[in-house]
Amino acid sequence: MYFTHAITRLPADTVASGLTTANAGAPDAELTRAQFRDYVDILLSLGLTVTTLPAEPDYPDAHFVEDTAVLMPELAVITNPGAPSRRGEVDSIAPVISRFRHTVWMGEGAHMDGGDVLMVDKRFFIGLTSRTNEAGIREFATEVEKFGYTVSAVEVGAGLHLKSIVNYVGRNTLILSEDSVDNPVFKGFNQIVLNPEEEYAGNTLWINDTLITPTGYPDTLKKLKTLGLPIIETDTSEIRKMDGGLTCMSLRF
Ligand code: CIR
Repeated sequence: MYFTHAITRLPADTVASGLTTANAGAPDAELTRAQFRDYVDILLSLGLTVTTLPAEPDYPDAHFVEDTAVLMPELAVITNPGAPSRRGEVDSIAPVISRFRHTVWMGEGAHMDGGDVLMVDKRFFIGLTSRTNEAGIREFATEVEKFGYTVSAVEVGAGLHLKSIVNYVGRNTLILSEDSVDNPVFKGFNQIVLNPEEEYAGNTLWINDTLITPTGYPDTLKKLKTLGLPIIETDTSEIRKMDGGLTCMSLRF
């Protein structure tokens, strides 16, 4: 998968009113935007064309654009986010996505956050979480199986989303939490197992064979280096306060 584009959204001044379980204090809006801008600069440095949407103060989680859609070459599925406070986010982003892809929408009662959707070639692994339900996975599967994709549901015990604990980092390798190691759904992949104290760094982003990983997780960095890919570290300390990470701040396609 080679990415040429990304869609992002500027964090709003209201960022601290979003949803969080982190218990790490309120983020500063200016610092959040500074970390966001560094992130966009990294995407640009990797050759992506980045469309940045204006902040949406009424939706303090709206810069976590990953949750609103899942894009693949053939189509985009506009999700119906699991958290009621986030459902309206899709209205302003869907028209932008439709400039690039044919879009389909999820129906009432079917819920999904893009943070639960891990795509590896023609395979989708989808977390069953407080945000993504079985109806959501079923609807998604109906749309994508037409194009030859397979869909596997993954029970997620801890963490907000599947991609809070499992990500693809190239070279047929997953980075994942200790709890996920024995999950038969991930058989056939090489595995980098996260030190439990560094689980947050499991949200490492693989773009065009470069890895973007949060600053401050030395054990994970050491393990990622064994892959031999270029690695860019970036500070996401303010983003983390709202349960956000690197994958959630963009839609890549
Ligand atoms: C939320 O709870 O929905 C946001 N505060 C964080 C969403 C993070 N999204 C992601 O990891 N894909």
